[in-house]
Amino acid sequence: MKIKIISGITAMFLLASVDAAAQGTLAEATKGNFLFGVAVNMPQVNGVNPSESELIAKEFSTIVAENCMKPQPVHPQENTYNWEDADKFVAFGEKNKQVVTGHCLIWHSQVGRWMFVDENGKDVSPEVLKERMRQHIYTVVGRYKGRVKGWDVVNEAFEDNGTYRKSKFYQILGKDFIKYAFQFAHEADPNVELYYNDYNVETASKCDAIVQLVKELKAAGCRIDAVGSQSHMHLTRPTLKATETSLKKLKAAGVHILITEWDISVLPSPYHGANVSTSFTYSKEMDPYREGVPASVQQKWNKRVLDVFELFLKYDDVVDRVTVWGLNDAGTWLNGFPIRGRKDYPVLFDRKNERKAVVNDMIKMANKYNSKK
Ligand code: 9MR
Repeated sequence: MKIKIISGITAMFLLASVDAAAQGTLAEATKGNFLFGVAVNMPQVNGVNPSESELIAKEFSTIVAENCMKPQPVHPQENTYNWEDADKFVAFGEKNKQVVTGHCLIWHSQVGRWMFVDENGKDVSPEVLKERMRQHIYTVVGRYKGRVKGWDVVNEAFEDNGTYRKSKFYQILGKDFIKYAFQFAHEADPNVELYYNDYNVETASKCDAIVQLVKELKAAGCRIDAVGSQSHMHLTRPTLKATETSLKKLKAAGVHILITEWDISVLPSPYHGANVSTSFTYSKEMDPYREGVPASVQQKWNKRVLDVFELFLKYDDVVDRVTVWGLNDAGTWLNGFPIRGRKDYPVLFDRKNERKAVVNDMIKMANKYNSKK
């Protein structure tokens, strides 16, 4: 009898470990569906916490730089380029045999003011801005030619209501700044994929504006491979229906789709979007999970992750990549946005770098989905 019990427990233990081993990683489970990636910061590239760098190498098939390839860090002054971090980042991806994405060439945020003004601080002419854009894009895309699979060429050019954001690029060049950016990127590396990237793509007015942009770019003979839907989400917003509608619309527009910055905030929020200049005052009520997420809320988050992930799988004929915006809850940008100093839990690894339970369910879901194909 005793032997029977022990062998029963042993069998259970064995089964559990076989189950865990059979699970593998999300990148492996979704290999036939899309690339599965993560946004990486410089401490991770530099191996400050080696276990984080190892996790990134092991669990993901593609990486994107959270900050180091943006215009300001790479090109802080007209004649100054800082390559150190971006070079290290690209080499890190290559060492790990990961697909590397470039983020981002033209964005209203994290860009040096020098780009838009002359020596007297006055706005430059359209010709000068266009030439500065060309220089920037040729130099950055040219440097990583053949090493980066694709670039977020233009980031966040629209407001949620579908009008053009009145950025300096737009003010000086009108909407054609987008077309120029795509043309220059293609000239700099004819083989590199080119993406338009934005948040709240699930908002109908914004999605329609992006679809219109895709049509206009194509009509102008520009290469555009995919639209990046950042997918910064909350527990209930955007709805699954709105998310699916946006995927359908983009698919119908004849572009591929990348889920570029996926996270699901567990916290209450006065704002739904990723406009980095938005901020609200801290209050304890808006930061309710300092000691951990209650089981009931965790369940909601898990279900939400699985529901959204199921949609990504359903559209895997056009979704080429799913990238999570940050490795772990400790490092997520959402701890500081849109309210500083909160404790959020929006990504797939916790503050101890443990894989969250939902990841195994995602892997099972992908395996089941693929076994039916
Ligand atoms: O996650 C990034 C954060 O570390 C930076 O401080 C911030 C600065 O603008 O940019 C964050 O990344 C943004 C991305 O580049 C574009 N979409 C919204 C992301 C979250 O703000």
